[in-house]
Amino acid sequence: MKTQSHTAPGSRKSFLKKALMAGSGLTFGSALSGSLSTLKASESGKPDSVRGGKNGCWAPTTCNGCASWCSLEVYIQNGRATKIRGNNASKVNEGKACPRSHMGIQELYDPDRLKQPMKRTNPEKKRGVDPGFVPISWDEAIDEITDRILELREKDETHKYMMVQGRNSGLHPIIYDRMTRIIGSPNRINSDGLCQEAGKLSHWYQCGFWGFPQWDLKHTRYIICWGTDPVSSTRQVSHHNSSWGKMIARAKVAVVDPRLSATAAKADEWMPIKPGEDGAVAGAIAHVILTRGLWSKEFVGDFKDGENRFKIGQTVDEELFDEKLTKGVIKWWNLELKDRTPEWAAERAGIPAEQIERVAIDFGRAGSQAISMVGRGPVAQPRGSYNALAGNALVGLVGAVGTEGGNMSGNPFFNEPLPGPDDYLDQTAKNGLGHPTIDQRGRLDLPAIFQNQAGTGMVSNKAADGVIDKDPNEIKVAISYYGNFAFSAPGARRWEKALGSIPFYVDINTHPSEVSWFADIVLPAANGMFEKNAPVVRHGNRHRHVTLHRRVVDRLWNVKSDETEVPWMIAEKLAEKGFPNLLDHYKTYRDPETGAEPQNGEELELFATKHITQNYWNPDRHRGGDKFESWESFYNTGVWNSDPYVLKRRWGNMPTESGKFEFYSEPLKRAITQHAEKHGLTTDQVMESANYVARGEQAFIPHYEPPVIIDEGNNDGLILVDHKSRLNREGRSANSPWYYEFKDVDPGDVANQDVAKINPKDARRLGISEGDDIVMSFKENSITCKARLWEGVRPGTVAKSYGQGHWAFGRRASLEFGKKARGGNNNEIIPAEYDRLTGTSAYYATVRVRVSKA
Ligand SMILES: Nc1nc2c(c(=O)[nH]1)N[C@H]1C(S)=C(S)[C@@H](COP(=O)(O)OP(=O)(O)OC[C@H]3O[C@@H](n4cnc5c(=O)[nH]c(N)nc54)[C@H](O)[C@@H]3O)O[C@H]1N2
Ligand SMILES: Nc1nc2c(c(=O)[nH]1)N[C@H]1C(S)=C(S)[C@@H](COP(=O)(O)OP(=O)(O)OC[C@H]3O[C@@H](n4cnc5c(=O)[nH]c(N)nc54)[C@H](O)[C@@H]3O)O[C@H]1N2
Ligand code: SF4
Ligand SMILES: [Mo]
Repeated sequence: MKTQSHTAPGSRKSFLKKALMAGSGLTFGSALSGSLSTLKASESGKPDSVRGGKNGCWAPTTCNGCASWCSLEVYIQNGRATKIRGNNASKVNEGKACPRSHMGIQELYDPDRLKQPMKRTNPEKKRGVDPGFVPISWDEAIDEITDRILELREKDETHKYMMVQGRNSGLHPIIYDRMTRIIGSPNRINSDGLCQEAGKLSHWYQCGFWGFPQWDLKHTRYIICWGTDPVSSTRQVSHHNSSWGKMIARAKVAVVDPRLSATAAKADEWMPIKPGEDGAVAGAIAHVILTRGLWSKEFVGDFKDGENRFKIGQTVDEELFDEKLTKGVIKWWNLELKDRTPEWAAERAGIPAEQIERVAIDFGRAGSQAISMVGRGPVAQPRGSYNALAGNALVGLVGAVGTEGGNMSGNPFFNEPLPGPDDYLDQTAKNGLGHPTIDQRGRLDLPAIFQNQAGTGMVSNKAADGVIDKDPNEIKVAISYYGNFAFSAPGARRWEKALGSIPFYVDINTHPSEVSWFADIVLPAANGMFEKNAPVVRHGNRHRHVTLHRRVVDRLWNVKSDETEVPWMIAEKLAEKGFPNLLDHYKTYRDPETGAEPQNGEELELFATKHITQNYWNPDRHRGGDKFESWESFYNTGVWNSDPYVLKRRWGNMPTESGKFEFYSEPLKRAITQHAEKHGLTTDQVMESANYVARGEQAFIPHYEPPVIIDEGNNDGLILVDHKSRLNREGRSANSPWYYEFKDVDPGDVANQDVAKINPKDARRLGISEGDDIVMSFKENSITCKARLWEGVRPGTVAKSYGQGHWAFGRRASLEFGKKARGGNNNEIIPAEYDRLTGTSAYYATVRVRVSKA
């Protein structure tokens, strides 16, 4: 059944122009300051309309619970969300929703949400010290923010402005890119560097796309999961949940993970690898595939005379091999693989050679129907780029590139870009944009490669050091939104220090968060899933979908959309004060249907959404996939689907330099060489400074890099194996009651607790028993939690789910709001380390922590 009674805003007949909720009868008292109550307004204020009616209706929208961006439906009664399910119209998640999607409603109606703008009265910015927030009006808040921005502009100091973005929607360029550039700052910092850029690097240099692949689960015969738990995490959890059961009845699954994940528990092979040794195992698998003659002759080619010369320890003459759709297989063999036997790998990885051999043979036999799914485990590590290249290279070796049952890039899509800012950049802005960025990208030890260019990648986590050290310059004004780096970034305490040192800092957030604690002004954001319009793009299941976040409920509080309404207000106020460029720019985002200029932030949001998606809903501009009659019909369906992936569409025309799948990469060589030349050094010296062992040509092929795990010289310590919970909506579900109640959905975990899973052998040695309170520490930082003795972790490691340990995120997430954390945040004991080639933060195989009874 599909009921659609939600009218499309902006359709000619139903243009919504509602008065925004005014004022809100606050009950703040200074006496309450210091407690959580200071961060919330009263629940007064009337709904701006009553929608859904008493009997209700299903309305499509898009989940913002994780980076899967599933297309969902919400049941709305009297303007309130009451239930969630998948949207059948999506060909990516096919009407399915994962378990944590339901917590979206708890997030939406969380009584601890920010309900109105607030201003700090206590200048001392420190954990545990009450900020003394008091309510202010939106106008007062925007007035102060624009004063600070204009001050920078007057002094030609716009490079001292910083924008920090966590999560986002397709409308993010409005605040993140256009606003920052028109103000005149190079400092656009987002969360990419906290995520998985090293994985993208492997797809770029080998297959020619900077992004995430998709996998054809419905036809595959073998999957190796490298440090990913696809039924709990990754980017298509709803689709994986619904397809995995049928898939494992037909295909085999091997999971490489030091921890028995939910996926490993149902897999054919669990390979509890020593953290950081993924490159060794991937190399050995490639070695076996070649020595046993299991590579794809169709894709890779063959020896001219048909005789397999891949023999242990023996180099091969390139002339003897007729390589087809790949580049560099013989170089790769000669430089790296010839000695990478399963026995060699077994010694390092601590898993049996026979198992490595068996997995390699089964994977090789599955051929073009084999998947090598490389998750964050092996790549978000120091030296992770080379693990990523090694894991993804297997896809090329068996020719499972864009094949049925194989690995593929995302389908083409046709978003219409928003107008560019160039005409609105004045000389002040241009001066500001010429400065280096605060994240120190491009320094000798931080090549930070993005696509073919060194020095252009996002080193998100380094920005904290840049701010603290005022290097390359001071940051005087900062705005952040939809992110919580003082919780989500390794070395989290540095962010407390950094944010606390910025003279004027604004956070736009749905919740009081660890970052908002340090803000001078806190702006309450509309909830991304239920209270704003915006498009998002994702792919999976051989399709791409462009799915809409929609305003489907009545806003209960005085909140605004982070990416549109807030920057619009800033633009208007800047114009009032004599700097009209931003507003003039935003006015170019016209309604593609009527040509009307936006008159307010709500219209900016709507017109931008219509603009970006016009090639889907305007039948005259249709370029493929679902075809709609009108904006209204698209809005009411909530999602556009691409045509199915055309199998083997990139065979022979891979968008790499050679048009082939590249084991050996000239563009990578050029990027590293360019970085070396900039610093007047050799590529070997760059490798050394950036902490890699590769020298010479090895740097341009997938190869083994030993892990670099930091310790304090304490061999007693355990290597931390961080992992996401099935119920993590990244770092932001910790104030939902269900997060705790159902925590035992993660193998080894316990409901209502935060546990560290320790192998009984280690526990005995450390004198720790089941249920003990324990301390985990690294250098001066420590966290506390409970011990769980469990054989699902490799001896020598300790596995702990990320997500708890909030000290300022609401009444349930913290034991004492603002002061005392509930459970422990792993990011406080993971030091800030990097895969330096890309600037990706390291989480795994990064630190050996001390574990002891509390
Ligand atoms: N230890 C460890 N750390 C990790 C990870 C891990 O696996 N382990 N994962 C990493 C990864 S992959 C990523 S991508 C990053 C993500 O890190 P972040 O981008 O920082 O994401 P969150 O921690 O979820 O913080 C989101 C913030 O936005 C607020 N919020 C929620 N909804 C909205 C909204 O609609 N609008 C606005 N304006 N605000 C909203 C929340 O209250 C919260 O403060 O975390 C990284 N951190
Ligand atoms: N449940 C849930 N799903 C999510 C999100 C969420 O917050 N919660 N966030 C989304 C986001 S932003 C992202 S980026 C994706 C990320 O999804 P994935 O790429 O799947 O990565 P993670 O979930 O971070 O999982 C890291 C895994 O690596 C394992 N690991 C640790 N050390 C090692 C090692 O040395 N080697 C190997 N092989 N494995 C190791 C951990 O046990 C864990 O299983 O998930 C998305 N989906
Ligand atoms: S997988 Fe992520 S985006 Fe999809 S329903 Fe679950 S939480 Fe939402
Ligand atoms: Mo991520």
